[in-house]
Amino acid sequence: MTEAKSVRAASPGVAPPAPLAPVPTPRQLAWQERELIAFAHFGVNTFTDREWGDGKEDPAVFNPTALDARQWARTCKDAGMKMLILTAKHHDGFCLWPSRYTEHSVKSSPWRGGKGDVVREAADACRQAGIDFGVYLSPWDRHEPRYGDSPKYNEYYMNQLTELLTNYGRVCEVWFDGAGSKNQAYDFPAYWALVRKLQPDACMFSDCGPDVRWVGNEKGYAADPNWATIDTGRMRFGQRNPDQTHGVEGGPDWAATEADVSIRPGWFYHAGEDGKVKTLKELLDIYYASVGQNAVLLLNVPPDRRGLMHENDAARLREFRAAIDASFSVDLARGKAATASNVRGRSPAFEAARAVDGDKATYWAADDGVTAASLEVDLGAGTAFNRVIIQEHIALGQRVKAFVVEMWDGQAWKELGRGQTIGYKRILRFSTVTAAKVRLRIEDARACPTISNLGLFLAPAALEK
Ligand code: FUL
Repeated sequence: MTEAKSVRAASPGVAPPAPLAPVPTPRQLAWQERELIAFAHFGVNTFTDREWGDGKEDPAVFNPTALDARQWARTCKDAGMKMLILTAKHHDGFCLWPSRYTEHSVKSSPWRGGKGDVVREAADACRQAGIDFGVYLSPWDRHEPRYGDSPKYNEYYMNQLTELLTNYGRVCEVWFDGAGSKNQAYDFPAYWALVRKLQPDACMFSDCGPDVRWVGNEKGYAADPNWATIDTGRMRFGQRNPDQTHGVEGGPDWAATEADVSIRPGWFYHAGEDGKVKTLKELLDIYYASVGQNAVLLLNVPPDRRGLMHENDAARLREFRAAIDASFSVDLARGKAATASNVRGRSPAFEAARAVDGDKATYWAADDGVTAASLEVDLGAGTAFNRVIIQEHIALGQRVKAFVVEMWDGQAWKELGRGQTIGYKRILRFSTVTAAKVRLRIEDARACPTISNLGLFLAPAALEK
């Protein structure tokens, strides 16, 4: 029996808060907990030095000299990324796997004598490295003659989806890019049903869900508030949707944000950008603005013409990982004395200590109807810190609408930071302070708060801001 279960069993009669619908599905929860995932844009554009191919590329240009997908998977795994999503087909229509439904693929290229399959190598490498695998299959296809003949193209697209979702093992995300698409009525209900049937663990991404949504920019920045809930009925694929960035408080559908950005200026590899890999500071700013604001960060690391992730990118990823580890390996609040202004049914199962016990399954909860409450941690002695992590127990729905983090300066409570939403994870960063008591004050919530984690950290001085 886990500790969480035994604590609950010891408190008969105090029920957990009712879920505040909508709540995430298990697949959405698993997706959110990955936090950091990798994108690999690779294809004919890598060899033509373009960002968008026009579909007229000669497959012969695709000829990586030393492709090693194990190097991609290792590079991503070492950076703490939990999945890699490969552009199996970008807008140019060139397929990185030998599709039966077109000749415009690796089988018409000189690479591996026309017998190669990048999707296979990438999927196998991810499995070996112990990370998940996802596919990007561009709906917009500038090569395929059936594009624009809606029923015929839908059939073509679904045949390709079927190949990708049946021949390569478990697929954990399918990425539907909204760019460019015109003159073609996509049959999304049919696409989605097919993905659900073939890969029940896969989360589907698009501008507007159904499982996860675009953050509304390609900078990797989420915003505050960031509700994981939207109203899919009022969003359109391939268009700017006003709700994308902030979500909708009380919206009927759960679809948290995925923040996509490239480690370089372009999505595809260009030798001319070898010196333009984002700096550590830029990557950390992105991390705090995405993972730190209730989004999953999808960071693109494009393989080069050799078929390898470039040394400069790999080196920067190592620095990035080391910086995150150095900042977050020691939680100074863990196991410290915690009290709350209200504890659900006065039950030990929901007491303040549940937010500092390091167990993501347990949480501090208030009584029904209590939408303003505070949680105080007594560190026992003056302690230096410069980061706060707060997490809601989102399995029961996203609740907090306004919060403040404060420290006791010996005389009064002093504000360290504030925000609107928390969600799965919220990180606040500020210059180093020293205090013996810290308090999270929830000013407003949609229902009684459920806080699974309140953590305090001291990032090294060099990374402070
Ligand atoms: C966009 C595409 O047009 C870009 O080429 C890239 O794939 C990016 C992730 O999505 O919509």
